[in-house]
Amino acid sequence: MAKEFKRYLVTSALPYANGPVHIGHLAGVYIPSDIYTRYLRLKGCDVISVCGSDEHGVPITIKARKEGVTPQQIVDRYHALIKKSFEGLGMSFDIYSRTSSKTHAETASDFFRKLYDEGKFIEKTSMQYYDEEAQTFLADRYIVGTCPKCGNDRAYGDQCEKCGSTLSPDELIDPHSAVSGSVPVKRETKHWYLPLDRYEGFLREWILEGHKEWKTNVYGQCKSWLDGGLQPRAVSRDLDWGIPVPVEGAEGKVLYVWFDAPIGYISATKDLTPDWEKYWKSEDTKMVHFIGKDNIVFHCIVFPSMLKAHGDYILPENVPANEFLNLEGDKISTSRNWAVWLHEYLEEFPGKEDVLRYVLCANAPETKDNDFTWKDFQARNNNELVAVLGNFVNRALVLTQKYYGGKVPACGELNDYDRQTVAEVAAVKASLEGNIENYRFREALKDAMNISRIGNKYLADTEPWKVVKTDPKRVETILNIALQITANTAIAIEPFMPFSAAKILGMLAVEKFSWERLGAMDLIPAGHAIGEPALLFEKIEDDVIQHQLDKLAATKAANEAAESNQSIEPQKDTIQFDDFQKMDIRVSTILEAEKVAKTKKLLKLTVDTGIDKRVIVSGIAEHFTPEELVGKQVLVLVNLAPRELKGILSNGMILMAEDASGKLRLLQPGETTNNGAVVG
Ligand code: B3M
Ligand code: ZN
Repeated sequence: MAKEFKRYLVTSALPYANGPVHIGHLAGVYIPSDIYTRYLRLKGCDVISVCGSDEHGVPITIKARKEGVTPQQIVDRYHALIKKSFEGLGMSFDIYSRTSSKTHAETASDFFRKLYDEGKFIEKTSMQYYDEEAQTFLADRYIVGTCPKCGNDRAYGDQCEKCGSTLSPDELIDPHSAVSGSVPVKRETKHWYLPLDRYEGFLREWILEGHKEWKTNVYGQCKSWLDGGLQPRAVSRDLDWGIPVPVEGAEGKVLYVWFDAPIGYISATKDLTPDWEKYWKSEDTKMVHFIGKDNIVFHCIVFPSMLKAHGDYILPENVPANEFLNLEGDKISTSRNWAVWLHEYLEEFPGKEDVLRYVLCANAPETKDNDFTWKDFQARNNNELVAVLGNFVNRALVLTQKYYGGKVPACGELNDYDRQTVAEVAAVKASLEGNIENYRFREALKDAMNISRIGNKYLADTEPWKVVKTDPKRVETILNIALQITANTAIAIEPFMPFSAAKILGMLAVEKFSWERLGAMDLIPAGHAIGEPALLFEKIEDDVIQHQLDKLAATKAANEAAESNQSIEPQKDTIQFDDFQKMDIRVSTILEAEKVAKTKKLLKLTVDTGIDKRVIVSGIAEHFTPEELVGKQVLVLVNLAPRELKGILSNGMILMAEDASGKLRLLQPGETTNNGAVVG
C-alpha cells in the first residue's frame, strides 16, 4: 500500500550561476519538476517547489578570472538571467533562491558545524598543488598542461576538453598554474572528509531494499556506486570563494560546493516559509528531487548520508533523474556554445513558451539519452499542437460563435456515440494521474493531448457544419459536448502548457477548474457566453527553422576553427632539400575501392599513378566510403617501401590532411591533371 503523505517538498537541481540555462537542463530537470508541482497544486495538495542558483565552485571562479571580474559579479549576472528566463517559461517554483544568500551561509555552516562537533568527519592532510607566486592552493581545474593522451597543450588538471580524457594533475606534462603561470609545488593541506563508507549499510537498506520502485537508471547507478565501494569524500576545499569552513584553523578553506549546494534546498525553504521545518523534518512530507543523471550520486548517496549524519531531516522519497538531451545529434556543451539557450529562445519565439515545454516533454530523455532537432520541434508544433489541440479548440469555439452567437447551447439527449465519447474523455484521468505520479511525463502528456484528439475526432465524425442544415437541435448537443471537452483539455494540459490552458479558459470566459473536475461534462452551463476565439498555435515555417540550423552551423564552424587554431601540430624538425627530393609524389586516380574484411579502418584501393596501376591499403574507412573515393584524383607517395597490411601488399601512400578535430580531407589537384604528374 503506497504511503499517504500530508505534504510535498519538490526540489529542482540548483543550476550553476556561471552560464545560462539550456534545453538540456529544461528537459532533464525543470520541465518534469514543474509538471509534477503544477499537478499537485491543481489537486489542492500542500506542495512547495524550491530551487535557486548554485553560486559556489571552481567553474565560477575560473569564469570570473577569465573575464577579469569578481565571482560575485558572475553569479549576480547569471542568477538574474536564469531566474528571469525560468519565469519566462512558466517555471512555477515557490522560491528561486541562491547559495550566496546569508540564510544559506548560516544554514550550511550550522550543518557542517553539527557534523563536526559530533565527530562525523574524518580529518586528513594530503599533498596538494600550491602556487607560490599567487600564494594559493590550486584546484585541479587551475592546473594546466599538456594532455598525455592527445598532446593538447591546454588540458586541465581534471580533464582534457579536446579528447575528453579524465586526468589528474600528476598526469599532465609540464603542469603550470593557470593563476600565475608558475610551476606549482606540492604543499601539505588539511581537509575534512565525510566517511561515506560508514553509510554503506544504511544506503543499501534505504535504497536497494527500500526503494526498488526508483527509476531503473537511478537505482542501477546507486547499486553500482554501492557495489564499487564508497570512499570518504572531501567536504572542504582550498578556495577563497565559497562558504568558509566554520572551525578554527581553517583560514582559506571553504565548504566543497557539493556539500553546500544541496543544503541550498533547506535554506531556500527557510527563506520561503517560517513553517519550513514541517517540510524538512516530518515523515509526513514526501520529498522528491528532480535532477539530471550526472547528479544522482550527490542526491542519492552523498546528500542522504549528510542528512542521515545530521539526524534532523527526512530523506527523499524519490529521485526521478532524467538522462541527457543532445542537440542535432551532438552533446549539448556550454563551453562549445552548442545549445539552445532558454533566454535566446524566449527572445526569438515570443508566445511559443508552451511549444518548447511541449516538445521537451514529448521528447524528454526519461529512460535514455534523446535528441532535440529543430525539424522535430517544427513537426510537433505543426502536426500536433496546431493540427490537433489548436484545431479542435478553435472549431468548438468558432462554431459556437457562428451558430449561437457565442452562447453555450443546451445539451439534449445523448446518442451512443456521444456516450462513448464522454466515457473516453472521463477515462483519460486515471491514466494521466498514474503517469504523472510515477514520473512518466511523456506518457502523461500523451494522455492530456488525447482529450483534444478525442474532441477532434468527435467533431469530424458528427460533422455539425453539415447536420446544422437538417437537425439544428442535434448540433446543440454536439457543440455542448465539444465545449465540455474543450474545458477538460484546459484542465489536463495545465501542468504541461500553462500558457495555453490559461488562453483556453480565457476564451471560454471561465475561471480555472480544480483537478477533480477533470472528466466532468457539466463544466460550462448552457447559456454561458464564451469569449472571442483566437488561434492557440501558429504554424512554424521552414525559414524559421533554417535560421536556427544556420546559427548552429555557424557555431560548429567557429568551434572547428577554434579547435584547429587551438592545437595546430607543432612543426617537425628541420630537414634538408635533399631529404624532400627523395620523396616521389604523383597525381593519381582511384580506380577501385573496397573495405578490407574484418577491419574498421582499412580500405583497399586500386590506383592509377600514371606509372602503373597498383594496390594501396589506406586507414580511411571511417572517413570515406568506397563509393565516394572512386574516380577521385589524389596525391600518392609512390616510392614508399611496400608493406603488408592484413595480408594485402600495399605499395605507396595516399596523402591526407588531418585537422585538429581529427577530420580527414583528401588532397586533390585544383583541376583534373594527368596521372603521373610530379608533385614538387
Ligand atoms: N549545480 C548542477 C549541475 O551539476 C548542480 C546541481 C546542484 S543541486 C544541489 O549541473
Ligand atoms: Zn587530450
